[in-house]
Amino acid sequence: MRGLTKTIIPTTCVHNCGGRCRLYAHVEDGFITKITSAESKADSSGFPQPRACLKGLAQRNRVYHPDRLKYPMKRVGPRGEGKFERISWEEALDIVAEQLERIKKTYGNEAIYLMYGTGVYGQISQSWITPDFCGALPRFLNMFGGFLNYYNTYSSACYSTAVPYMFGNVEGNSPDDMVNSKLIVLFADNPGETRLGGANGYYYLRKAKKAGAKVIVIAPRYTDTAVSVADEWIPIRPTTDNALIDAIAYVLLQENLHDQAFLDQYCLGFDEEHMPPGIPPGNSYKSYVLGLGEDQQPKTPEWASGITGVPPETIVSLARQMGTVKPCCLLQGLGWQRHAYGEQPVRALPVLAAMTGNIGIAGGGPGLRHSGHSVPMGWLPAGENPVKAAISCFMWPDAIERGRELTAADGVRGVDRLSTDLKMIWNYAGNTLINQHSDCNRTAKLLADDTKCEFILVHDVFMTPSARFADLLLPDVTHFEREDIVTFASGIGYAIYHQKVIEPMYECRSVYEVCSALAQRLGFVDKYTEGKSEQDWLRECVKVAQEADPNFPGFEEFREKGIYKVTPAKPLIAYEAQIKDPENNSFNTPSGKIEIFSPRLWEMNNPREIPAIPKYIPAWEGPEDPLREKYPLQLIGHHYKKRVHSTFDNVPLPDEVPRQELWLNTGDAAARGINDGDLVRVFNDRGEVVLPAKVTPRIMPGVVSMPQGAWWSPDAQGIDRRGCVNVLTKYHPTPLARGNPQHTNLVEVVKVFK
Ligand SMILES: Nc1nc2c(c(=O)[nH]1)N[C@H]1C(S)=C(S)[C@@H](COP(=O)(O)OP(=O)(O)OC[C@H]3O[C@@H](n4cnc5c(=O)[nH]c(N)nc54)[C@H](O)[C@@H]3O)O[C@H]1N2
Ligand SMILES: Nc1nc2c(c(=O)[nH]1)N[C@H]1C(S)=C(S)[C@@H](COP(=O)(O)OP(=O)(O)OC[C@H]3O[C@@H](n4cnc5c(=O)[nH]c(N)nc54)[C@H](O)[C@@H]3O)O[C@H]1N2
Ligand code: SF4
Ligand SMILES: [Mo]
Repeated sequence: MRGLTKTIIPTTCVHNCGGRCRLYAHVEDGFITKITSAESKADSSGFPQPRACLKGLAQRNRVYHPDRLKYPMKRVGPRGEGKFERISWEEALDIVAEQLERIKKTYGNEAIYLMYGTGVYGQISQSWITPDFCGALPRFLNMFGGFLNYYNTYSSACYSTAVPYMFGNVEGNSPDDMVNSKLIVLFADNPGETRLGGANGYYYLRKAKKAGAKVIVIAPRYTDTAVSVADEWIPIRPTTDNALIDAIAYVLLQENLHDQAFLDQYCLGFDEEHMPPGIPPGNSYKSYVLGLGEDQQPKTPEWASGITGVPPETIVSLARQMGTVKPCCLLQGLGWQRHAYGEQPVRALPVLAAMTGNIGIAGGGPGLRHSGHSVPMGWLPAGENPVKAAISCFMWPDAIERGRELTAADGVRGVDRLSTDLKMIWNYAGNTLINQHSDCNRTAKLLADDTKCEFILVHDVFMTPSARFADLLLPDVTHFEREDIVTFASGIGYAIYHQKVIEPMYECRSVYEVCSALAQRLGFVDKYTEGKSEQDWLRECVKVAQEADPNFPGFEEFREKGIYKVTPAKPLIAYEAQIKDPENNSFNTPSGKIEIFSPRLWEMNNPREIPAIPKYIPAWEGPEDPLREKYPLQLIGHHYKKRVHSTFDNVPLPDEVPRQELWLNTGDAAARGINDGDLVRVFNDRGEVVLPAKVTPRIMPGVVSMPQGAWWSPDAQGIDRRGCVNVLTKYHPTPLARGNPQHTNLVEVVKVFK
């Protein structure tokens, strides 16, 4: 009977969109009837509203989706075919325990891999980028003897790897500092779509715009950010930003708009007068830009224009604005580093920030991404992983195919070489097992061979493309069916407690329950649980927060209220101490300076792919690759407001949410006889996808974009029918970071005649 108990329970949304919104679950007799979002009034403290997007408001459709995984299942047909049989939890847990013991005994713990998966945030349930792999699952695996670690993320491999060579670490001004900027230039950054939640950097970008800042967006697409806040959109061919930046530097030098005093004092390797000892002449950044280095090519606007597609006069105007308007905030997104040589532009933009003297000042910044305010919070402690070996998270297929061959030269860390091939994958809340990883057809073939990776466990809420490759499938609860705390939000400090809103549905079990039951079977349950419930662990997490912040409320109050916001302090200014007081503060690099020229990269002795200064390197499958004769269009796959990666792809959303379609320029479409809405084939040597075309001037000629994250859905011929970009992307780790170049691809597009 309805209407007996009615409550409104504060909760949140736990996926990997960079937001962390406030939701309210309206519950009647144990059933969610409605989801609403944050208070509508402005917060008197000036704290932005953590207001949800349409996906968050549609969470009900995810929780009550008829396709929820409802009980454990084991594979019955060949791996990947997708045939499963229902089994009991007892049998499922026996199988996992047995396989764990077998693999440990036969190959050692290094053969067990905890797959990168970002579907869930939370101090208990999250299993990725937590400090030292904290959380319930790493804790369990550590107590079992450990697992093969990974470093890097699919998000920021090139950025996080390359930037520290220059600055010693990675810092940016906080987003609330943008209101102090006069000019904001965003490279490959689209916060209007990738920072959708109310409490986000985008809020401050709009505030800055209101306060009078000029905003310029540089991207191949006229993004939602460009539409909503930009004064100017500069389209650019993907993979070529470094050439644009080189030419801006050229103009700054020619017109004497650069801050020589700043460069002299704080930087290494800008000019020949400030090079480390022992480096032959002609290797400074200035020599490269002026054409006095090895290539003898001055990086003129005309030169850059031929590569980037940006007109020379636009480059000159951009340089003059950057050189004269101060403070100027140069910001980078992550889109331009998910490319073949993604390590280059991430270091090139900070050179412009240094040349214009914008580092260490309010309204400026080092040309990186925002850093932010945060809430220190405890985690479910995981202890130490006895296995020291680590691979780049993008390179797990190599660890399956030829693990024992992999050495430090392949980016292996912690040991000289791997002692075993990878034999077991535990895939929790992740779709990188196939959908989000490059080259689905290649990955599918590799995974289908169960003599290679011998056991795949998937713990998810749906039968995703990755789940189809499981040997054993476990049904997870959604976060509405358990308690946890989340803190991550891009740059804005708050913590959210989400209570259990409804009882676990079907036979679903949380990761803590699963690990506890397995620890029971394997004989270390007391050590694992310490007799504590999930809520007991959360109490301990809150204690850590209270120790770090005297204003943090008591556990009950926090749990009841559901949110704690850091009072907006003054904005963080990256590297302020190093700039204001260089005598007492140096950069954390070997020279103590900003290393525009990195001696450590020089020593790697691979100047073509890993230059010591950031350089334009023509990309394979870039605009200069001869393969363009066969596949003339550059394909990227932007992060899309319709989904969080692949999460929500199967969830019914309001009509306002755009559909999956290929962005194709009007001219390219006309040349191919394609009209808006036509079905098109997008293909290269790696595969083929059929989906509708969005014919639009919002993407530059020669470039197409297939929003990333659609579920890989091959038909009997292997043609994907849903628009999964990773059918077309290449498995080719980047040279330094060994990151994922998933935006670097060439394809052809033709109309489908029915
Ligand atoms: N071509 C291309 N590929 C890319 C990218 C790109 O730009 N282009 N971007 C890359 C980036 S930056 C990232 S971070 C990765 C992200 O890739 P993933 O980390 O795989 O993220 P999602 O696709 O959101 O998948 C998360 C999984 O979690 C599941 N999930 C959601 N909620 C729950 C829950 O409560 N419990 C459990 N057990 N599971 C849940 C979802 O069903 C889904 O299967 O993709 C990368 N792949
Ligand atoms: N709605 C939504 N929000 C998300 C996510 C999501 O899936 N959905 N994913 C989240 C995650 S995990 C991450 S890592 C971030 C990702 O955030 P980003 O990596 O910044 O997102 P992308 O869409 O890959 O790239 C941003 C823009 O870069 C442009 N671009 C691509 N290649 C180039 C290039 O070579 N040069 C230039 N100048 N521009 C280029 C594209 O126009 C694209 O719109 O977003 C987060 N936010
Ligand atoms: S998907 Fe992101 S922006 Fe949308 S409600 Fe969830 S956390 Fe907020
Ligand atoms: Mo990401």
